[in-house]
Amino acid sequence: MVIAGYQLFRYALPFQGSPGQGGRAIRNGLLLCLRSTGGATGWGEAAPLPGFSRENLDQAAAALRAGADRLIGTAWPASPATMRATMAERLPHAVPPSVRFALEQALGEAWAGEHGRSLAHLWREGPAETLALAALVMPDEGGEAGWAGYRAVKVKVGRGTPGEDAARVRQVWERLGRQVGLRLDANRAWDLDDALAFAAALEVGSGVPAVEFIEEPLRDVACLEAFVAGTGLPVALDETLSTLAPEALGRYRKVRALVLKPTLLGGFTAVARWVEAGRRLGMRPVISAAFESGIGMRGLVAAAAALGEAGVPAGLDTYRRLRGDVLTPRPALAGPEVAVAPVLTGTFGLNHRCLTLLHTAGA
Ligand code: OSB
Ligand code: MG
Repeated sequence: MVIAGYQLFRYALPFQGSPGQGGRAIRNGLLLCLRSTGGATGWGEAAPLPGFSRENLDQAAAALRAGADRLIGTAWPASPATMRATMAERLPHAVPPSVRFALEQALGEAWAGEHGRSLAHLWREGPAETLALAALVMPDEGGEAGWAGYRAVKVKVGRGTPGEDAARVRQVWERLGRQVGLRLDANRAWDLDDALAFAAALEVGSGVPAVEFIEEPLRDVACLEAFVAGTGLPVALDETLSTLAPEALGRYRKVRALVLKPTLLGGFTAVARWVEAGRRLGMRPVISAAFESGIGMRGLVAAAAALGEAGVPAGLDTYRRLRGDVLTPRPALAGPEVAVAPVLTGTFGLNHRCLTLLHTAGA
């Protein structure tokens, strides 16, 4: 496969419900469309998330354009293993994580189109055919109906007092019939005393909610061991991973799960490294989204099908929170089970109303 040229777009999509992520009303992101000389196209998304990404949209656009310019005229191998190794070696490392994700996704989709495979097949010989999803309960949502059938539900905590948070978690768990595994996410809101108070409050009442893990309970990650020792609750790392290398994971042996977001960690290659480092330490990988559009979600579905662990629900329910999409029709990403093939190889049109063409280069 030889890359002939590209187009770079910007998109703007309103968030569903109010307030949106971080109080913002609009999700902004970038889309790269690579074309091969053989007529294949490959899309990739770079959507830095304010409050979580270090790069902003303008920085990402400049880096994505420079990265795409360097791809024009380059040749890429057909064998998946060689393609993966060549991408790891030749794609720029000194680019923001969201940009690296976009470059890998666009190249991977072009490779898939050129060779009659899917993006997931680039990353695993036999990718999963269906994915389990975790439902995401945002702070403005309670225990409403609509989460029937989900095996995992993620509830944001750390906004109220530890007692209020525990009551809300308990309410979601009771309304879901106590069958569901709970993923809790404090986004580093607590000091050790708050976190211990939350864990104690969660146990008040009949039956103890089944907590699969609690993500980033603590402002200071150095207190994680004390939290696990004091509560017995399983913990997961998320934000902390952006400050670590996979080789340093051995410092956090008490961690049960890793929340892996390709947009924040730097694409497929980086996530594959985290998965491998976690596997050696018995930590379960949870492939997750950061409010990407349907095109980025396609990359995340491929990542979950290829790099995720069978039976571990992926954190892809963010898509529900976007009103409208760059793709039409919307890919089928709702519900507790998602079929992979229709998302990766289905035919979608572009919704030009939410797109702005920023740049065209090559052929
Ligand atoms: O803290 O896990 C988070 C999305 C964007 C930014 C941060 C987070 C999230 C999610 C993704 O919660 C959904 C999930 O993990 O299930
Ligand atoms: Mg989290």
